[in-house]
Amino acid sequence: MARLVVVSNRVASPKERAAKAGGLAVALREALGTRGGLWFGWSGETQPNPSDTPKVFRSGRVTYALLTLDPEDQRAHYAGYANGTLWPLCHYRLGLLSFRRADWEGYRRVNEHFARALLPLLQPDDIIWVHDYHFIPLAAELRKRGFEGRIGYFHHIPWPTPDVFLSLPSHAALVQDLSQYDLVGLQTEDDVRALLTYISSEARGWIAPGGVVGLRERRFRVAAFPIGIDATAFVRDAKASVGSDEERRLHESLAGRALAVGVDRLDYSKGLPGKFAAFGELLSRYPQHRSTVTMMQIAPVSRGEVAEYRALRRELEELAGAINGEYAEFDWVPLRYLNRPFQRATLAAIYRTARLGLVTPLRDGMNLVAKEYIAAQNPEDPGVLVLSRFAGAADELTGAILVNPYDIEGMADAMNAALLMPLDERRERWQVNMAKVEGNTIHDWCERFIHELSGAIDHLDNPPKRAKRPRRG
Ligand code: ADQ
Repeated sequence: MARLVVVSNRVASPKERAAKAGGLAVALREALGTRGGLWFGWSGETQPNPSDTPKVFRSGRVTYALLTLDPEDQRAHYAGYANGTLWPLCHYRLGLLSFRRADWEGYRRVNEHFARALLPLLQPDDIIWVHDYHFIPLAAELRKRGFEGRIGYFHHIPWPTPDVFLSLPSHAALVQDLSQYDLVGLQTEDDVRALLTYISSEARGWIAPGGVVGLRERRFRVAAFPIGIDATAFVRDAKASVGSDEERRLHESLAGRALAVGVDRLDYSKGLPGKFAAFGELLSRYPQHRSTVTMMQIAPVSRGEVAEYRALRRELEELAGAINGEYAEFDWVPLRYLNRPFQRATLAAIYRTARLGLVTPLRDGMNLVAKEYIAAQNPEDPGVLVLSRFAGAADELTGAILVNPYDIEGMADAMNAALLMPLDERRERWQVNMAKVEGNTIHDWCERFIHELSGAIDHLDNPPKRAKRPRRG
């Protein structure tokens, strides 16, 4: 079995316990452990003129290699191009997009640095799996340095439609970079369609059945790999939470009221101001829910160094204060707003208690919270998921009440319908969703990507090994 090499910006420490690490980190660690492998990423440290030699250590069958970055390059790469340019672009927020050539150059320098440092650690048969928009140029940098083996890329966030993507001054270079991978994985069929349309209409590439793409001299494949969760672990944690101290405290604090829960990183893509406004609208237009439902929004602070995120935090504090000021009673606070992370077991207890799961991003690659909420429900008395149609998860979770997150009144109506939904319908909808969550777990996703990447090179026939003119398909 070929060795697996995973590249991602953040590398989960081998000491981080499964209860704390995300499902993706646990699944990647398992995949690396089974085959033996290397996990390569940023050390979290910066230093001027950093070395090309990463810090290397082993834990079980996994080798970790962590690279230190130059502080200015790290800023240009992470806060600059990745999160100041690509993140808003891919989430359709052109008003928030900033493009600076210095950031683009810093982004590329970090990718070159990664390639220089990774190359000496590679063996020709390795399967390299690169994660996310921080590293789109990495394959190109490795190819320039002579690596011919299999490289795959998974894009965790949406891929924008061509008209949006064209707003990026570096659009052509970025897709040229993508073509250096053998397999490009996106979350949904819509994302695949968006990228393939750009390639055929703008980049003058050709598309063959199965998502095989020809762009200049390169052949690669683009396909949808919707990410899943560790469903078994969530079901187990949620069941185990019943009767726990935390669950008891939560129930006591609700005093018989229904709970509506939201769990999102504090990010402008997650549609939090609209969700707060819709809850306020629910209390305003459906007064029967006053004092009978409590909303809890868990939103750990994220990318606090970026100005837009700090502004969002202030906006939410103001909105939460306004809703509570207007509707609170001496014995009821309508909106509980928490900015801290929780252990998976605590989240599972909160999800299971909640009659409503509110997942209303303006755009989201997939949204794992939607799947976690479903997995944590009591099958006999499940809650209802209110889900944005613009989350990738909406493709699979067709048992949810789908909403348009720009329509505040429509979201309030959906919350009302969910609160009033009879048990039979709740069960039916939950079963549809749970079948999807269990049928495509994070482990299935990992295996499928690795399997398809392992075989990718055989039928792509890329030069320089066997240069040959493509047949049009
Ligand atoms: P994110 O934007 O981070 O992921 P999401 O898919 O919802 O969004 O995953 C968030 C994860 O963080 C969930 O597993 C959730 O449980 C956890 N989490 C959130 N708040 C927490 C808290 N307070 N305490 C502990 N854990 C918390 C990106 C893309 C998504 C895509 C994923 C995976 O933006 O669209 O689904 O990657 O590909």
